[in-house]
Amino acid sequence: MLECLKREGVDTVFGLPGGAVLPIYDALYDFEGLRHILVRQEAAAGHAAEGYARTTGKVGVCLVTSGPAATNLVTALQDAMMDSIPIVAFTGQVPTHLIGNDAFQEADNVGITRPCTKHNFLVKDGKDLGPIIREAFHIAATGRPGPVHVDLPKDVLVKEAELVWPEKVQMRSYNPNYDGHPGQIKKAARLMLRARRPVLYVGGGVISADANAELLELAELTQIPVTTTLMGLGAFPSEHPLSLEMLGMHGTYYANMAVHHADVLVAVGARFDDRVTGKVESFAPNAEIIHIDIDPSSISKNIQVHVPIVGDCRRVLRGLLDALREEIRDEVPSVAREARKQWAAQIAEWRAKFPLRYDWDDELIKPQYVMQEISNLTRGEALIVTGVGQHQMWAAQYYKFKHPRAWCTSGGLGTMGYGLPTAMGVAAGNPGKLVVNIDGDGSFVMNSQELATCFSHALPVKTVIINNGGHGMVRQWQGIIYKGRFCAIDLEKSPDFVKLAEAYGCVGVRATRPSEVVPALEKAFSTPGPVVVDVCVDKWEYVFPMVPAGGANTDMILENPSQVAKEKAARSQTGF
Ligand SMILES: Cc1ncc(C[n+]2csc(CCOP(=O)(O)OP(=O)(O)O)c2C)c(N)n1
Repeated sequence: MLECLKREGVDTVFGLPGGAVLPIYDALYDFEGLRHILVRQEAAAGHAAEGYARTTGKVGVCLVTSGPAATNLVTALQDAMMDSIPIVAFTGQVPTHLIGNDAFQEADNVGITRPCTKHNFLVKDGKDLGPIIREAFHIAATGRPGPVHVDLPKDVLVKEAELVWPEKVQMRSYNPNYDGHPGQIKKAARLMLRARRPVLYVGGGVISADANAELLELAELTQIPVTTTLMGLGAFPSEHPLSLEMLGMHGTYYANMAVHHADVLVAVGARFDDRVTGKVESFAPNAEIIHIDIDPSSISKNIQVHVPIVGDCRRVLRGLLDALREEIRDEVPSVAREARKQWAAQIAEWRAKFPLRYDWDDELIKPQYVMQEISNLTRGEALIVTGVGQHQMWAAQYYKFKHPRAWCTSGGLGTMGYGLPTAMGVAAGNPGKLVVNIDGDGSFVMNSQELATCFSHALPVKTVIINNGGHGMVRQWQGIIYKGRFCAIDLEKSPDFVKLAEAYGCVGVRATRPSEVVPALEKAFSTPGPVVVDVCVDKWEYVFPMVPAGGANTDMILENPSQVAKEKAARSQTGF
């Protein structure tokens, strides 16, 4: 099995041993050429494999034992499934003759992981191991990427078997379509050139397909503004004049307004998820929609599209560029040219009217300020990972992304506890690069045990905890939607994060005033090894703009200081 991994080009495995997989760990004892990183909880092995995969472009690998270890891994599998991250997860299984016997540490692994993987395998014979591993890596990395699970019964691992290693993978039932239909591409090119109010709406698929250079060329050639999803951040430089930054629930005013008023919307590697569309009936109501995606099941799943193009984003964009150049030679209609000038002016007006903004405070640290300083100090060159909550949205809004594969966040599943273990995988796959985990105090404690892994494997993750003493995003929803009936959000009894870091052998730093933020971050970024920065922020800060769940994107709440002030007063009266 280890030889198979090596042949697949694997250099790092994230795992945690147990009875059923001990034959593998016994082989690992003196096997050369594979680095094993011992995590402290199996979900962390899965998330670390995700971080490794997302930032290196290779398949991430994790290995855990049977029963509870496999069930611990399930969250990470579903996370990778929803965000299309290629990982191969190996689990141990009880010996084949005991399967179905309620044997010790038995769980129906393939049954449990079937809906949360792209594909899964139960290996019943040692001679199948090579072909299955070959197929597993092929399926994970090709088409729409995703997690593949391989279940390994102990007797199969113990019995001698000959290594079978097929040179090529051929699967009759699995043949993703890479080249978009030329007729559809031509149709899309014509539509884009004749559009008066076009917008490019870009998702994580552009990053998975390494199509960012083609996207930049396309945007600049056509002068079409670009908005990205949470997963698409980094596919287009945030500071490019054509960038509208993120759209959706916490997207910018100008991105949401542009999409709402678009007459042609070009979706590239994005899946029209509910956090982007809001109320589907009101999403881009006047637009003809072009949808480029490798996954045919994403086409017209949530929103009816007019020009579907199934294919690899990079290849389709190249085809589209050729088609556009040919069309441009035949001259763009002048009426569109005039309308496009007005469109650019309208977008500039929206941009000026409601830029992303927050109120400065001399005493309390504003979380948005921390994001701006992380962005400034790293010059947008760090690899950024987040937890889930307000801090995740502020990071998405205020970090100035320059590169693809430099942003890992749990977009689809919204998995609290994702930050630290994913950042660990990023650090393992990118030695020498600065890895910053921007976390929430609630998210961080869901996997803070992984500081031990960071310490023992010298993985220099810099965690910045945006400490607002609670589940901030829930506080925000209860404040805005549930009329201030705050319930089960307080985490003021969290441990002292500086001492916690030190207890794990890491360095801890704290900032409680705005003037301490930059020195604390500078110390963290220049200190070798893993560091935790506890940044105590204003807990009453909310993320704006906000589209309430199920609302139309034009119903954005832009900012409501009076409501926040009212809640502050109410809370101080009740002593909450
Ligand atoms: C595993 C998991 N449990 C619960 C939730 C629901 N949830 C979403 S955001 C949030 C609060 C997050 O708090 P924190 O990590 O401190 O981030 P903040 O919003 O304060 O920045 C909760 C409980 C979730 N997303 N994931």
